[in-house]
Amino acid sequence: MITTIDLRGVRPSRTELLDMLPRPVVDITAAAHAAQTLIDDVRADGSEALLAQADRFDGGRPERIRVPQAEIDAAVTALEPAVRAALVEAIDRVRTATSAQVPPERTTELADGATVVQRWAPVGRVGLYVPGGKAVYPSSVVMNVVPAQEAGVGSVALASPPQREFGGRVHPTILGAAGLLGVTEVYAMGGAGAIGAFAYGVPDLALDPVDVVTGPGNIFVAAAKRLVKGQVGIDAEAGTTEILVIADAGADARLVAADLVSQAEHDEAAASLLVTDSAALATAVEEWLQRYAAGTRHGARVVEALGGPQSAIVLVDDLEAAVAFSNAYGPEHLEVQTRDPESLLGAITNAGAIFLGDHTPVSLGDYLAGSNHVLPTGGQARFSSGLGAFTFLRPQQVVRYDETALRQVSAHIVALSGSEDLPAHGEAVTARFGLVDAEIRAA
Ligand code: HSO
Ligand code: ZN
Repeated sequence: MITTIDLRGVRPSRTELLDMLPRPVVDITAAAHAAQTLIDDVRADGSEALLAQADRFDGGRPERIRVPQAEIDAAVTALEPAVRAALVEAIDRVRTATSAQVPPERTTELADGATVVQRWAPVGRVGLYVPGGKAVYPSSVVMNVVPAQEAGVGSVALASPPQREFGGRVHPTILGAAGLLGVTEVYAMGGAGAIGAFAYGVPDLALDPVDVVTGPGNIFVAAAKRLVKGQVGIDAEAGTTEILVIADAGADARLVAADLVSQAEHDEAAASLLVTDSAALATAVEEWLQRYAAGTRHGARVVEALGGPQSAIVLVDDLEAAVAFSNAYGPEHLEVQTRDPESLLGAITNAGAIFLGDHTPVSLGDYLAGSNHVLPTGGQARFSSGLGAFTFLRPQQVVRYDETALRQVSAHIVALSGSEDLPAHGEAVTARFGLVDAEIRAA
């Protein structure tokens, strides 16, 4: 069911490694045109356009786009107790781990009376998009809202498409999670139009424009985010889920298989990879995959994901080669199920999140580890990170020099401004110590 790639005895280059595993290619440009029209309609017609789009693409016109507080409160009350308790614990853990992501303010003294302060300023207002299609993930509400709150963002708005089975309302579990987090501004709107609404505001809804839009969504949402980038900040595009497990002969094949199946459950295009130096483990994992896939609830989806060209069992000579493969791939989730996982950590470079040991499955991270589950996919871990408080923070430098400190460097400033033929720059400094050349010339 799953392809085996045998790299024993070969040392492929990084490019060769990348060629071996095709990733799903999503052509977003095709959706851009439609997304632009939907955004333009919302800018022109406000809530009327959002209602029409709800009718056309989502679960019908909501009675009200802005969800009343009473509905959010009722959704919190209606949460199933076990789900509510789990969400409360998840919120608590993610909050604790995320608070460690806010860097302290640091002051550097360059000379007597010369300081540069590095501070981290939260953006003022964010719009978080929560999809409502085949995936309804209250856990993703937690993963988006908590970092914004821990960053100190003062204003958090949330959008989710109206659902037909709930009479054109936002999914109650989404509302319940939002309510538990203290989010009070929720809109029943979806797709590219919702992204446009966040970016430009909707005056007739008293929806103010936001500074940053985050959250996953379908191809139209992804296209819309690209289109409004620059007007607002956006997070990385979260593509289909990937798990790469590095395992040695001592790993439990049943558990490795369970983890591979767990992420394949998300999507037919999900990527599940095992990289191992043990042929015996590879065979055993394959057997377990057959057994698990047949019995699991989303069996057809799992079988398609595991059988797709994006999934594989990769045989390598040693764990060093396993890490080299993983670094080239840059998985969203990397599990290290080896006897001494910490010893590999130094060599691991590209991964969205790293899960060490036999008792740290990705699904722990999806819900309750305290880490964030919005992570870079498609190899973007080479240059980007998952969602965190820093997504909503801007480093800002605050500079203060006193008179003596400025005088100390004034000749250097005059020299550099002269070299750039920008003498007024130098004069802005020398003006503090007497007449500037321009004044002398004018007198
Ligand atoms: N594994 C997904 C997140 C998720 N899993 C939500 C379950 N619910 C992407 O990291
Ligand atoms: Zn998951």
